[in-house]
Amino acid sequence: MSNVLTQLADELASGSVRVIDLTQPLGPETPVIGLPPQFAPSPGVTFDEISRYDDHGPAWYWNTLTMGEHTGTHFDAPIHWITGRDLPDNACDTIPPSKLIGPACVIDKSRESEADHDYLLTPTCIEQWEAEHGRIPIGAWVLLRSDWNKRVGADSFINADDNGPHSPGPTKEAAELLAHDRKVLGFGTETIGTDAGQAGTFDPPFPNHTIMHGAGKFGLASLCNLDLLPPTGAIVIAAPLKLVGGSGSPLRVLALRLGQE
Ligand code: 23J
Ligand code: MN
Repeated sequence: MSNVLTQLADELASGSVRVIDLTQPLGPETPVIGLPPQFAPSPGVTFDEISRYDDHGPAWYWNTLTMGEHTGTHFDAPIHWITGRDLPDNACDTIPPSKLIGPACVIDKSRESEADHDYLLTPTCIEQWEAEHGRIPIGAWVLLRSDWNKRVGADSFINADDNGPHSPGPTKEAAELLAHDRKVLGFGTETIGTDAGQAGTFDPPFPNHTIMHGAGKFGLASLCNLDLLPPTGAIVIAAPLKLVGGSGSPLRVLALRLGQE
């Protein structure tokens, strides 16, 4: 019998559907977000060896892993932000699994982000993208391509000066359009967080976190390979660890796309 899933299996096997890895490597070199010094910092990745085919475990190798929930390529759950703290099903373990997969809309602002490191995605930009590619469907991941993942080294990725970090992100109005009007699953970026580098100075501070999570929407940060996705037509699989009460989680983000286009 042929159906959409048998056809998917065939096309995955033949390579006519490709799997694109949207995930950065996760290790001690993974940069972590820098917040103003009055706030508690989030620890980066530490591997502590439990055993390595030695006296601690003669036939096995394994590590203890320590890190903040929001490290590297990671998922933001609504409970992460105060605006989402009382919503139903707002944590990593209670989000329904049907929300962990959805179509991708990729908005390419790589040139704009290179020309202006504080580039902000506005409702006008989103509507221009829709005029070309069609309306963002309900339940989509909207992914902002900035090519930020192509920056070499943590300093260039975080891109801080005396005024703090500089990287692109959405305006408050863009987040409102996506969350309330387009009813997206969430918003994803290639930068260290889903808000712009300077968003701590915005009104409200961190408007994307404030609005998206207040509306029960998700975030994906430190994605890569968005340049390998078409503007529409790819499917994103983004399933965080089922951390009990977890506010977010590192994860492997995969996209399915047609190969020949
Ligand atoms: C805490 C405070 C501000 C921000 C963040 C976390 C993140 O970006 C995050 O990883 O969720 S902007
Ligand atoms: Mn986060």
